[in-house]
Amino acid sequence: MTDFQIRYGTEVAAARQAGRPVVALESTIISHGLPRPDNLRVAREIEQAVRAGGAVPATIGMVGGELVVGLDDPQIVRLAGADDVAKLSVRDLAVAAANRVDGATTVAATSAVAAAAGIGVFATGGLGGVHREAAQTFDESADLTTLAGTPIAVVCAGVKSILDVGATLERLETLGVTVVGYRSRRFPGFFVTDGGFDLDWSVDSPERVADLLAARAAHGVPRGAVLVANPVPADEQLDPALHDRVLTEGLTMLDRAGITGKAVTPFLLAHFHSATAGASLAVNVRIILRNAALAAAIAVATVNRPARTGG
Ligand code: PSU
Ligand code: MN
Repeated sequence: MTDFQIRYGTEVAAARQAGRPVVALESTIISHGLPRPDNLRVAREIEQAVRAGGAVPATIGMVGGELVVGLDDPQIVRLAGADDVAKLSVRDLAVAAANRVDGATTVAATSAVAAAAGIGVFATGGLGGVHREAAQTFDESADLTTLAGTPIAVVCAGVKSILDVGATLERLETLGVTVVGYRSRRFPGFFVTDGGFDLDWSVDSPERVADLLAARAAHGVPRGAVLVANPVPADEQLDPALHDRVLTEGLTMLDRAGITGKAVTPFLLAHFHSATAGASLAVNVRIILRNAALAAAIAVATVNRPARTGG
C-alpha cells in the first residue's frame, strides 16, 4: 500500500486509537462538485449524517501542502471558499504537497489515503468512470484503476450519469472491483434511480456488507475496492426525462466550449445544477447524505461484527 505523510484531525486520531468506527469523506465534491455557498453547508451536513449514524467523519483534503485526514471546520471553510483549490487525484498528491497548495481529493485520492490510514469505509456521491467518447478521448477517471488496488468499501450512487455507464461497469469487471447493489439488483444512475444495467449481487443490510468485507479478508482478496451502489429512491430522483434533456444539452455545450480532461466533470455538474434550477443539486445532496448515513452504519457494523457473531 502507498505510504502518505498524513496529519490526523484530533477526533479522527482519537477514534483510530480507540478502534471506533470512522467514515472517510472526499473534498472534491466540496470544492469542485457543488456550487457555493451550498457546498459548505452540505460539507457540514455530510459530517453530521456520519455522526448521527454513530461514526466519526474523516473528511480528507490538502491544506497548505499538508494531507489531512479529518479536516477541522476552519479547514473545510477554506477548501469550500478558496478560488485556487487544486483537484487532486493520486498522481497529484506529491506535486501538490511539494508546492504547498490547497487541494481537494477525488474519489481516487481519497480512497488511497483513507486505506493508507486504515479506514475501511468511504462515502461519496457518484464515482468517476469512463466518459462518453472515451474511445476517441481516452478519458477514463483514475478512480477506476485506483479502486482496483485499494482495499476500501465505497458507498456511492453508482457512477455519475454523465458517463458511459455500461463501459464503466465493464471496466470495473476487468479491474476486479466488486460491485454490489444495496437492496437492488440494478446499478443506480446517480441522479436517477436506475442506471440501466443489472448487477449480479445485492446486499440488504449494513451487517451483510460487514460480512462481505470480512469474507473478502478471510478469502485473501482484500486488494481491491467493494462498491456498495445505493440507489436514490424513485420518488426522490431527478425526473429521468429532465435528466436526459439536460445531459444532452450539457454534452453539446461541452463540445462547443472545447472543455476536456479534469474540467469535464465540474462543468457538467454545474450545468445540471443551473439548468434544472437547483433540482439536480437537491438530488445530489440527498444522494450524498444517504450514502454518508449508510457508510456510517456499515462502519459501525464492521466494528461490532466480532461481538455480534461471537468471533
Ligand atoms: N461525485 C459527485 N461530485 C463530484 C465527484 C463525484 O457527486 O464532484 C468528483 C469525485 O471526486 C470524482 C471526480 O472522483 O469527480 C471524478 O473526476 P474525473 O472524472 O475528472 O476523474
Ligand atoms: Mn478524466
